[in-house]
Amino acid sequence: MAGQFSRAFGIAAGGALGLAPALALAGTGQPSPGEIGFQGSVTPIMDSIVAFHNGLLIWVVLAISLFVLVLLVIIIVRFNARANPTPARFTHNTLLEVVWTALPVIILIVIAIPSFAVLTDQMTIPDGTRQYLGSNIFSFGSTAVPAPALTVKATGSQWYWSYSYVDENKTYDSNILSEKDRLAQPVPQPRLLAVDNMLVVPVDTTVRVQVIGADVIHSWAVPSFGVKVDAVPGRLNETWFNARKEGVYYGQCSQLCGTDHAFMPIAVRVVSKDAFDTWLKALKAGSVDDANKTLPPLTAAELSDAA
Ligand SMILES: [Cu+2]
Repeated sequence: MAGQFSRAFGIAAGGALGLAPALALAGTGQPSPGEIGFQGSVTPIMDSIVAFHNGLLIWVVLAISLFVLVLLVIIIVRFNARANPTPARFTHNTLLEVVWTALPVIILIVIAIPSFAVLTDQMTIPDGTRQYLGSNIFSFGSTAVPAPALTVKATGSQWYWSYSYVDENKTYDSNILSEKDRLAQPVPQPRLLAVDNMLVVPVDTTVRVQVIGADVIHSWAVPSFGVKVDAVPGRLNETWFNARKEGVYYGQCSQLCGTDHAFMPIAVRVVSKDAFDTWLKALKAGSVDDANKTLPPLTAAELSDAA
């Protein structure tokens, strides 16, 4: 309970309560039971999103909620029919109206500045020289990110994903596993997230992701990467991620796309650079099945990865 409370109110609150060292922030790469906070971060963009939420948004939300609560209590106590039998009849107060118009505008501007900075980071493919915000959203960018070394294309179809390794000219489909197949695995992947062929990428490498829809609009989203991009037919969207930790990271199609919208999960397996090179060579020479055989079997640690 303490862990969930702390997650909800962010690292800052957790630290203040002295709970931070005892916390195992489970749920990196996948949701965990009872979790109401973010999944753990493994990329500079998700670092920014977490810092933005924990460092600013949650406090703005808290302050506004408490302020409204106080106003409600004052009104209930002081202006009920018994305490205030003859109500005042005025309807305007110019100063008050200016304040309650201007104050929300100022709050929105304060939120918008770091928000647009994070958005710009998300939308700008690294070139090796541009600095990114990372977890320090109030800086002018101090996190170095290398230029992309790999380009993959995710195509959303009703109802599965296809992944293309653009430079190798290789494409394969990624389908949800049936419950029977999932449970037959030596170490079962999480329910409703299990796929047959994961997207495989190397660790500590910037990956350019192109996203497109083949039929209707889908959305390619991986919470631990801080990535969510619409897959729009006829339009190639682009984003990037650089994962610093090996493991399996799950996401789901995040745009209502038809009856099986909930059954086209996304699974990204981040492996060592050597393992990836071997995998990619096998993919190039043969099929995705051949390539997947070069990878070590999924372990329980990889699948229940906690940061
Ligand atoms: Cu979809």
